This record gives sequence, C-alpha cells and structure tokens, in this order.
Amino acid sequence: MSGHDWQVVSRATPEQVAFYKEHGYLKFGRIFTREELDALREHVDQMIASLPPGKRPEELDVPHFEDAWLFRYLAHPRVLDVIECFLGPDIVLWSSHFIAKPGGDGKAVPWHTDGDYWGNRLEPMEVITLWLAVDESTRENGCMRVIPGSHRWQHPGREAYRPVDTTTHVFSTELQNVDESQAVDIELAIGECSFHDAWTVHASAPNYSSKRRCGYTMRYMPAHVVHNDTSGRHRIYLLRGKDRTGGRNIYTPVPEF
Ligand SMILES: O=C(O)CCC(=O)C(=O)O
Repeated sequence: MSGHDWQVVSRATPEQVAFYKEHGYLKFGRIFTREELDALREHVDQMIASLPPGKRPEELDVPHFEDAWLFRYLAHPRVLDVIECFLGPDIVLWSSHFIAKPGGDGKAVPWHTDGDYWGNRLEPMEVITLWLAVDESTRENGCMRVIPGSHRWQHPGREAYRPVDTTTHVFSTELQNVDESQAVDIELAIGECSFHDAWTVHASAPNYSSKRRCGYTMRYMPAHVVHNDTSGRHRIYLLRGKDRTGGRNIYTPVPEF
C-alpha cells in the first residue's frame, strides 16, 4: 500500500457518532500513522516472542500495567480527540488487551457483552472499546462480529451464559441463543479500527487461516463512571479532563512514556 492510501483521522463526524449510538458499533478509519502502527506491531511481535511457555498470545490482558510504552497509543492525543467525540471531555482509560490469534489454531471469542463480563465493577456501565487492527482482520482469520442494535436490548445477565471450553475459546462463558444470522463481520485493513459499546453482543471465530489476527482493545469510559474495585488490583487512569465521581475513583498516575 502506498503512503497516499493511508489517511489518518483525529475526529469522528456527528454522523459516525450517531451511527455508533444507534447500532452499538462503528467501523472506523485509521488514527495512527503507518510508522506508528508498524512500531506497535514490532512491539507486539516482541511481546509474543517473549511469552513464557504455556501463555497464549490471546491472553495479553492489561499489558499497560507493566509496559508504559503502550501509553503512547492509549493516551495518544489523536485517540483522545476521537474518543472525546463519543464520551465528552473527561476520559478514563478502563483497560486494554491484545487478542492475537495465531494462524492455524487461534482461539474463538465466545458471544458476550463486555458489560456482562465486567458485572458491577463499573456503574453505570458506559465503556467504549476502540478495537485496533494490528494485523489485517478478515472473516478468514477471525474478525470481530457484532449484532447491530443489541446494546439496546434488555441486558442478558450472567444467567444467560453457559460454560465453554477454554482450550478453544478466549473467555470461559458464552451467551446462549444468539441469532448469528444477524451478525455483521467487521473486516478491517491493518491500522483501521472499530468501536463497540459495552452492551453490544459480539464474538469472533477461530483462526484456522495461515495469517495471525491481532487486535488491540483499548477501552475508555467517561469520568463519571464509578469503579467499584476495592481490591486495588485493577488500575484506571484519568487521561483527559476531570474526575466526575466526587472523588470516589482512585486513579493511578499516568506513567512516563
Ligand atoms: O478480538 C476479538 O475477537 C474480540 C474482542 C472482544 O471481545 C472485545 O473487545 O470486547
């Protein structure tokens, strides 16, 4: 691809925001330059190469707790400018996770809503996930699939889930009775991204192709969302604006990056 085809945006249009609110997801363009994306992919390649035996590349959850370099991406001004279009000016980093499905035996992601998985840890459950295609993401290598409009359904709740085999699935429970004929495949070129709401029903297929499929989930919430976490194990970071919980949230200082 020539550099001319690689357009970078730092705003979502009102039409894009309206689409996201209506459908619970949005296929978006590129926020990072080609050089920035290449540097991220090299970094991920190294992270995967250094994984201890038995740890799978789908399991790189909260890597930013140990790796401040990732804040170059998580707290990038262009990212925050785009996120601000959806959430407003007070932005908290909730979490991040690389889900890298190796070619050949990459695990499936079971149908779920993030809100059901996170339960009462956040109140209200208002999170937007920026899903960044570190690799090309297609039907063949297990791109994300969403059920449009499902964020407006009555929230399923944990009783609607059944256990699944974690040797073939990234998470351990699956939402039952999803009508897959309604699913939209979110195919993305390298560097493109999509957004989804915490209540959008989504999943992805296993990767039986020869090409890796790595996505970086970068998750943000407005600063009025209360983090009910007394364990202190999960850290959140106020990236822009002011706390709006009346001091109930404890924010970890953003590390130097
Ligand atoms: O990467 C995937 O296939 C699924 C990602 C996901 O479940 C999420 O971002 O909440």
